[in-house]
Amino acid sequence: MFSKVLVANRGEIAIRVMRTLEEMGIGSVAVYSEPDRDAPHVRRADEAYLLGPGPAAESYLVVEKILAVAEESGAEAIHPGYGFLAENAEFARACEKAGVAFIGPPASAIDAMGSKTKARELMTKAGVPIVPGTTDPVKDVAAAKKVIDKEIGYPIAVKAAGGGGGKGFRVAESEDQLEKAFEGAAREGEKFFSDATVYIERYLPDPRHVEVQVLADSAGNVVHLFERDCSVQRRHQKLIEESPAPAVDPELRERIGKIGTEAAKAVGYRSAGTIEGLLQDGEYFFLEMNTRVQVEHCVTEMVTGIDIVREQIKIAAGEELQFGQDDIEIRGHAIECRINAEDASKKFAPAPGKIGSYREPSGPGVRVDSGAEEGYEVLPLYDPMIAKLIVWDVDREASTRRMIRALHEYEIGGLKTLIPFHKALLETDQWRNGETCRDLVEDKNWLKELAFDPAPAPAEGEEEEPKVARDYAVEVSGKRFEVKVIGAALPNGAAPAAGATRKAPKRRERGAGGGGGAPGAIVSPIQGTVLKVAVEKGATVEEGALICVVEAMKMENEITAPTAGTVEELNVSEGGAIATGDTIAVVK
Ligand code: MV4
Repeated sequence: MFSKVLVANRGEIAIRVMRTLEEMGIGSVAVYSEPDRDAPHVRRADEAYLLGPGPAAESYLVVEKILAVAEESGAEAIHPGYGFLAENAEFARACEKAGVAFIGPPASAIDAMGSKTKARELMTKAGVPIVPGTTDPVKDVAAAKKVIDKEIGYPIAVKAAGGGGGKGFRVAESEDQLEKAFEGAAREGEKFFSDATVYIERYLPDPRHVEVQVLADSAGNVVHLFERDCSVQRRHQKLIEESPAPAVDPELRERIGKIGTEAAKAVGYRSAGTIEGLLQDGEYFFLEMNTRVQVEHCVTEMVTGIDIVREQIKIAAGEELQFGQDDIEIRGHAIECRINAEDASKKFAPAPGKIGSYREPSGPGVRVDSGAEEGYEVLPLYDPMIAKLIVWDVDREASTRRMIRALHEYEIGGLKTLIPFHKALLETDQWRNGETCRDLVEDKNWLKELAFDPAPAPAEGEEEEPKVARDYAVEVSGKRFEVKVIGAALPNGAAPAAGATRKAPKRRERGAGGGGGAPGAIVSPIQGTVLKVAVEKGATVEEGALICVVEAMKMENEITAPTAGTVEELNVSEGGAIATGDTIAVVK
């Protein structure tokens, strides 16, 4: 077994992995970016190393820097978590080359599943049912027309071959929408994956998203850990996940479990992976395979009692699975709610900022996987998911009640989160009946009811009493150490300038229309690129009208008018960069 493992990630998943490492008696190495210096995942590790500036492209995504830390720290393996480098075959190869174990699948399996057309072809050959459509790339609109008329029929979905998770996904209900859908999918594929290749599937009207968790070791043992239902999602971002899936009976469970293990065998898989699929009228279709540990792996851990991260680590160290398919049982029901710093009433706009008071729920059947704490700043640079709340109980109904109870206990002050959204959704008939809730997550009026009360202004002078003993983090040649400095407080009584107690510069209120800056100013809550500007200077707009679309962290964020009025100032143009706090427009 390894004695030290580097965790190439941040936030809740980094901490999640470190917890298992500690239980296994393995040392943990954190890496961090400059703004993450005091982040919980850094303090949770046995040792930590600075990677570089905040943008992931200069820190968490730099393969050479991460491998250099592995070498310096003596880590024998790297766990990539999810996101960042987790599904980067080149990174997996670079680890191998550097003599460091990659805690994940072989690079060849990442490659095979990374191309969705290749994956569809492989799965067909292995006898795994795929959504009807093409397995070859479709080169242009004319070719698309032909294959749709001959084999598929409308409605259809055009999907980017390099895509996944809904990126580069467009629907055409009829031929007149085909060109727009084709070009949209190709453009997004090019933008996000440098690959404009697309393929075509039959568009299923109201499927459920059901995925199968698999584990495979290097001895050829492959098992599945049953399924998860992730149908509650918005713009392909999952919001709530559960296991078992409400629409799956024991017979179907066995059938899709087998599909999962067959799919894994077909690519010579090793480690934990997920077969994503669509379930429509009792028919199950392979969609794609995620070659990483997923955000929602926890619900499976709760119903099977298996620590998926521990199994990943053991498999990477060459150990064989200690249980077979018949040893794995599903017990009770687990639900996970993603706690994102987002405002559901404002089209799920990112709501970064500093967390004030923070209290996690606890008690029977409650698990919180969090990367946040009191005083933690949710940065617009990274994913807005700050924590996951997972509950277990004997069945779906009890589990729902437990989740609502835990959501009421969860106290996150100072910024907007999805907690009110989850509380409201879990109380609906749609959820109770096990529906996909697609109507609700798109229902503007329903979401508007979740609007937050205007936040009270934070009290001034909320500074800690000066202390004479202080803990500091220092970096020596890029390696992080924690030191305690004991000395006199400064003459004015202020504490020495430690990160945690430094008085923050006065920050403008964040969030569109949050009242920051000049009256009527719409201030950008995020940093990113302006994809689209929907208004002109001098235009009259209604409340909630689209002003512009800002892309940040591969997500498109709609900036809307907080009030009706005239666009008196407009400071953005398509393709331009925008920083947090910039004034986008003034609407009066
Ligand atoms: C589909 C689909 C209908 N037909 N593909 C792909 C990524 C995932 N985030 C959702 N995806 C879908 N792919 C075909 N051929 C519908 C969806 C879909 C969806 C599926 C299940 C539950 C909720 C959904 C919400 C939006 C889109």
